[in-house]
This record gives sequence, C-alpha cells and structure tokens, in this order.
Amino acid sequence: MSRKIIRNGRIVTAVDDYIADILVDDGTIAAIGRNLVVGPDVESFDATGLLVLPGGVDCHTHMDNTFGDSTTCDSFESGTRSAAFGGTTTIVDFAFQRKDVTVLEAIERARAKGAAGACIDYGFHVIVTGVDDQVLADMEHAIRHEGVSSFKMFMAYPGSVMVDDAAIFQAMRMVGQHGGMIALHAENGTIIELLIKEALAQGHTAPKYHALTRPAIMEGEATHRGIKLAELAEAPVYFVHLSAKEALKHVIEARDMGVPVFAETCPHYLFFDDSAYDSEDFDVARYVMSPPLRSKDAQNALWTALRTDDLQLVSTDHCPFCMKEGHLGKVNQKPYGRDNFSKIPNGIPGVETRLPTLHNGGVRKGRISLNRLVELTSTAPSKLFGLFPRKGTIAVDSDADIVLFDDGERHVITAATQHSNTDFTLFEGHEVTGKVKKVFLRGDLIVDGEQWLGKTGGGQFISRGESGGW
Ligand code: DUC
Ligand code: ZN
Ligand code: ZN
Repeated sequence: MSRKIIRNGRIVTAVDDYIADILVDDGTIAAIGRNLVVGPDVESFDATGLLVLPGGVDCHTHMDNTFGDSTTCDSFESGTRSAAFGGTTTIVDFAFQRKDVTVLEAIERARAKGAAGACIDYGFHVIVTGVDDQVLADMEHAIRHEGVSSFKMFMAYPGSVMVDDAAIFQAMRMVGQHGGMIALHAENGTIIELLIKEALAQGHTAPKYHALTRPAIMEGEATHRGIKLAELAEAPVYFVHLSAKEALKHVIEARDMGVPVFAETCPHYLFFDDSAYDSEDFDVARYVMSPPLRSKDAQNALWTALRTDDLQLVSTDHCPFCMKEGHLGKVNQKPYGRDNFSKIPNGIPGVETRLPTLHNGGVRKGRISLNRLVELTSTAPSKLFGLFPRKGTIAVDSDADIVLFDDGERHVITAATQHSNTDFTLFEGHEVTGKVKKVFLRGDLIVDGEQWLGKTGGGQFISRGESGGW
C-alpha cells in the first residue's frame, strides 16, 4: 500500500491539540511530527487550516435490521457510505439472536452482510432475546473467540424482544466474569404495552401517542432496575439511547458511588424536544423513535452530563425508515403505522449528521470542548467497546482512520444531499458551520469533498477486545 503524508493540519484528539504532519504507511500511522522529511513517492495532502480528527466510531447503528414487519432502509452499503460522509469510519451494528438463530449463527449472518456491503470498518453487538445455558456458553465464546464482547438486551417490547430481569441478570453475571458488557434498552415494557392498549382503545391512533405512552418515569424505573441487576451481578452495564432526566439521575448516582455504569445519548435528544409531538398530524411520525424526545429541561441536563462525564458517548442510533412508503422500493416504512401509532417503525436516521451537528451545536455554542467532542464520538466508544488504541485516536500504530474537517465552512443539511437511503433528516434546513472534507479509512482516501472513492465491501470486521474497560 502506498505511503501518504497529511501535512500541517491541526491534530485534535481527546487530549491533544497541535499542528503537525502525519505519515501513513500500510494503513496505520507511522509517524507524527513537524516538517517530516519523506521521499517523492509519498502522496502528500495539505491540511493547512483544517482540523485533523480521528475517524468517528458510532457504537449504535442499525443497517438492514428487521424489527417486526419493518426493515431499516439502509443496507450495509448505503448506511456505511453515509457514515463515512459524516466522518465516521467504524460502526458497531447488531446481530440478532432469536429462538431459531443461535448467538454464533447471528454473528456469522451479520458478518456476511458486513463483508458484502460495508464501506467502513464494523463490529457487532448481539441482541439477545432469550437466555439458556447454550446461549450463555455462546456469549462467552463470542467474547473470547469471535471479537464480539457486547450484547444488547431489551427491557421493552414484550412478546417480541423483551427479556425478563432474571435473563438480564444471568447474562450480566456471565459477561461480568469474561470481559463483556450488556447494553440495555431501558424502558418498562409491560407498562408501556398497557398504556398503548389503553390509548388505542380510546381511539388515539396518531403518532404523538407514541411519545405519550412511553413516559420518562418508566425509562427511569428501568434504568434503576438495570443498575441494581448489574450491581448484584458484579458486571458493568451500558445504557443505550438515554433520554430522560429520570434515567440520568440514577446513572449519576451509581457512578458517584463507583459502580461501573456507562451511558450514551443521541443527537436527536440533544437538539429536539417533545414540543415536536404537539400535533395530531401524521408527519409527526418522523419523530417516532424509542425512547421518544423529552422535555427541554431534560435536554439541558443531557448537555450538562456530557460535560461532566456522567454521559460518556454520543451514538446516533441510526435506525432509518422512510417517511414515504415505496421510496427506493422500501415497504413497511413509517406509513405502516398511519392508522395505529404503535405500528410506526421506531427509528430515525442520523449516522451522517453526528459530527457536524455536535460541532455546530456543541462546540461552537460552548457546550463541550473540541477535545470532548472527539472523546464522545471516537475515543470513548473505542475504549468502552474494545477497539482502542487501534481506533479512537491519532497515534503511532493506530489505524490511519482520519477526518479532515473544516470548522469554518457553512452548509445546510438536507436529506437530498445525504447518502442514506432514507428520505428525511430531522435536521432538514439546519445551517451548520463545520464540514467533513476528506476521510481516510486505514490510509485509503474514501471521501474527497462530495466524491465517494471508497469501496463496497472495503470495510473490515474488527475483532474487538473486552468491553467495559476504561
Ligand atoms: N431501540 C433502538 O435502539 N433502536 C431502534 C428501536 C429501539 O427500540
Ligand atoms: Zn433500543
Ligand atoms: Zn438502536
């Protein structure tokens, strides 16, 4: 592989901020220094005036994932290409264990999809929907031998993917002993199910009732329960898509006591609030994700928690569906729930907008520092999910996953110019300052301005080490 040098950029990691050159050799960073001397065979890129960031790591995406009757509209190919244009070079997506699909088969199937389509590097969490001795043995095998050290379990969606407390506890106890991590979707599923039934019985079918039947207090309850199960199991626990102040309170309290509790929030909870649900219109379906958007007050608390490390990651929960049925031939998308909000597929796109929106609304607004932005979107996910130091920083011997970012370029976000298969973005029409200019994946230039230079299937499965370390 050819050697490359990225000259004179402002290198920003979770802890550093300085101007230097980066020499890339055979996909990894070979040297960092001022005025590096190299031969004429080395391709040179001028990064003067640009930020040089480690490639983003997004530990929560759903490419080609099926939930009930609906499948997310991004394939591995379209979704990872979209991620790359947003400055993300590694995702951790999901493999699905089911009654008739073992944990190890789930990993094999997911890996086959990734191998065929992924344009950036990838790994998987396994969604575990039932626990027995074989499942536990397979989970241990996955941690030790398959490079898969994290598992998602649902405290919501009874009759589908929800598991009971005993199953969560058993899984936690096992992963706690073997260097794995349980990621929890924390909402009280049976109460929500009851509230949904009652709402429908009263004729409340509009999308706004999705939010009204998923109260913040029930996210708080499940989060508290999840922490207590983890404490008893002596295992770390990770909360995905944390949105409510009622949940955050328990995470803060546990962390203050030294319990290994970690949590992510997502850009949609940071930039949108529950006023989006003030309408009976079906267009509100674009805001149907779980958990739903919360109050302005909760939003402020999430920003504070990002600053104070009570929240450690910002992941996208990119779970894209289309607003228009039939867009690009996709079926059972948002309109599937036109007459019944509980059938609207839960999820929104976001993998391409994380970096520019957090830069614009976080760093430029003085809510987080530039170093913290890198930590939240690259370094911390890499450390927590066994990818560091290969991913998540700019250092000698790390993969040359590098983003050149112009922190002064203004542009308007619109679905029309994004690379996902979906037909909408919550950020439609938002003007932001800060744009991804070039992206290198293991030294290969895959995004150059508006041009796609990457390869379908060019992403690599990354065998992850233990999860939950810091
Ligand atoms: N949880 C997710 O993490 N993504 C989509 C739907 C859900 O409930
Ligand atoms: Zn979830
Ligand atoms: Zn998700």
